[in-house]
Amino acid sequence: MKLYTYYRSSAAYRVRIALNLKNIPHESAFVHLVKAGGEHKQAAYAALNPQQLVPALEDKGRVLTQSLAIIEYLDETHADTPLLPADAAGRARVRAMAQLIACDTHPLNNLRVLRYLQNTLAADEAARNDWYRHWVQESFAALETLLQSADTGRFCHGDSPSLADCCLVPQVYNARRFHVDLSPYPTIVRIDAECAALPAFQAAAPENQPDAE
Ligand SMILES: N[C@@H](CCC(=O)N[C@@H](CS)C(=O)NCC(=O)O)C(=O)O
Repeated sequence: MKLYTYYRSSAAYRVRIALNLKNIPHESAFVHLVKAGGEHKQAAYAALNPQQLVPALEDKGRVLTQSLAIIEYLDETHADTPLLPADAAGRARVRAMAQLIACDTHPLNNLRVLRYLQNTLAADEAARNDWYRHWVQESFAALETLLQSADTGRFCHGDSPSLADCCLVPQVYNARRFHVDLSPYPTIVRIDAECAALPAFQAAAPENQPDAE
């Protein structure tokens, strides 16, 4: 398997966590999102992923895209360390938390969105940072409430990491980068700390990637 990744990409970070939790051997190909206008915009990468976004995962001659689809593929093809619960209601809860982050939060704050705000709408840095923090705060408030449930354990769902934690940790990392005040979200902070204690999460962290700057 080959993961196309960039150290600061939170969508790639999700997949790195999943690969590590499941102990799946793989190599990495580094796609710089900034250098030379972004290597993800170049023809070689666009041929792999027409959306020109990371991550992408090559496995057995196929190229998979979309981090959630990739993680579910890994979960279905590698039974050890399941990332989705065995029961339908549990799976729905975990997917809902993952999608709250991956579908309703991250896309609003992606690099191309921030660039559009800057270059097309002439939003200055302060306005872009306000935008960023606004969407994270709105999502984290909802997620913090969802986590006030007997289904929450050491992690987002029960006592083992799931797809939801694979999404949560990179979003918390980004929130810290943009100086979001996390004090209103004590459960999110607690779960992030639980995850940070695990080697699979540590090895996936941006600062521990070979392409980190
Ligand atoms: N929904 C996609 C999002 C992928 C995505 O937006 N990746 C970002 C990095 S986290 C990217 O490649 N951004 C490049 C850009 O915005 O130009 C997924 O989950 O894989």
